[in-house]
Amino acid sequence: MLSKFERYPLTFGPTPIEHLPRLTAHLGGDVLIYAKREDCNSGLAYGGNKLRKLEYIVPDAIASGADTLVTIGGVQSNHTRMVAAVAAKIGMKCRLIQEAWVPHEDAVYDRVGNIMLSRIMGAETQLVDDGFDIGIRESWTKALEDVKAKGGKPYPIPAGASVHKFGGLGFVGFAEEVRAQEAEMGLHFDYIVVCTVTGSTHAGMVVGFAADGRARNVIGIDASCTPAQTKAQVLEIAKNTAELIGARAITAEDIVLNEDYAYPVYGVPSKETVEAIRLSARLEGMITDPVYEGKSMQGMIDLVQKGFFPKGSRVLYAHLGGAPALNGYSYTFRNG
Ligand code: 5PA
Repeated sequence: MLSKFERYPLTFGPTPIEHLPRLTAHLGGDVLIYAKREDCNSGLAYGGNKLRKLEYIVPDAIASGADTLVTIGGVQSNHTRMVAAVAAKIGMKCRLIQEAWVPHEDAVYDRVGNIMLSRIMGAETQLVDDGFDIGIRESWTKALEDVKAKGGKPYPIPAGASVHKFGGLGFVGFAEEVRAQEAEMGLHFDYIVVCTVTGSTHAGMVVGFAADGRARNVIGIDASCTPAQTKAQVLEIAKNTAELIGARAITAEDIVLNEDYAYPVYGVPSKETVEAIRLSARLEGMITDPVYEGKSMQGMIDLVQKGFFPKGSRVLYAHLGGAPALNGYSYTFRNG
């Protein structure tokens, strides 16, 4: 489905799928849990889901003649860290807008984790006071103007690389990769669990899995806490991506977004999210974060416990990365 699009390799190749036997057993053993490790996908600054998206965006950035990648996220954004890494790798400058998306407790929140890594990689980080919003932001458009005013040539990458025309392609590739791995492994995944915020990860999966009738088996777990906006953005990106690649049209019925686990607010873990992070760490040594993957882990665990997945189902948890943000939550985990 993607052969006509240019791809700039940023990842090691197909990501491993591993069975999680102790988590499976802990949850009763009726639902078989696997993880696809997008968190281990690259040597670039700890990797994560943004790289699949950026692989299809970088050729356009290079072709545009730009010299500076300009993007936006929260202070502990994984996406901005990934764009900083890619800019370093392809020899461009990087300008990052880091908005105040999260009310935080740790005094060093804006010094450690993702933002520290971005600074080490040479990105210019600009802290902005505006709160959470996945849409197009004034701070970002101003940064684009500012780069131009200073004689640079910016290349705009929206939040999460999502509402970019090529933003959905990478996770269409994820679905194709899963199908190939299923054939090799001789099994079939009944459900895919994915954390959803800016939407292109989920949207790409929906387009990719629609090809074999599994669009609604992609269970998005909202972590934005603004689910109406997130769902609308997933649908929009999925529609555009399907049209771009000539796949079957996507409708609202194809999008499943569970809103139950994003509370209390974006970037702040609930007690249950923290418990889910501890559980997967203690049973499987698998590290998830308080903003994204801990919430989708909590959602998957709760859905298994509620009997949402029929007995004997195989569930694939897409681990999208994000662990560096844990450094900004040292108070929450001060006792483990
Ligand atoms: C992010 C996003 P989407 O934004 O494609 O829906 O992906 C959600 C998601 N897991 C899931 C991890 C680890 C993520 O980093 N992160 C954003 C960021 O700025 O880092 C785009 C919000």
